[in-house]
Amino acid sequence: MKWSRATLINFAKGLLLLAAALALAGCNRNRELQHYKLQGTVVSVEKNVHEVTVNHKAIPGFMAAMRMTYVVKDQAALSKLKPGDEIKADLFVNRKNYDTWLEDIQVSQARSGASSSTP
Ligand SMILES: [Cu+2]
Repeated sequence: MKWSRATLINFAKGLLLLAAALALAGCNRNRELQHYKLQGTVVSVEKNVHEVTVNHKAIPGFMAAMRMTYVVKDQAALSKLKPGDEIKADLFVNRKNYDTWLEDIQVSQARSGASSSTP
């Protein structure tokens, strides 16, 4: 089978379009980073390993409510947290290596004092 000149040119054009599409996909790094809103209660803070364990509410489209440990890269933010704190945070997930971490942690309701022991 002998390919006509027109066929070869169309084939080459197709390859160029494909290469351009792949280049665009490679440039868009944000697609690897998923962002969710997390809400939950601090269970424990592991400062030495930069982690916090949270009883978090369901995260629509990502996971059910559960107890889970997350990395907090901001050490200053981490050291402010105490068990019992109600927090809201940004949860980031790198879809390439499944790295997850919390950012911009807001304490919406600090742990109630020992005086109010009634549930
Ligand atoms: Cu979880």
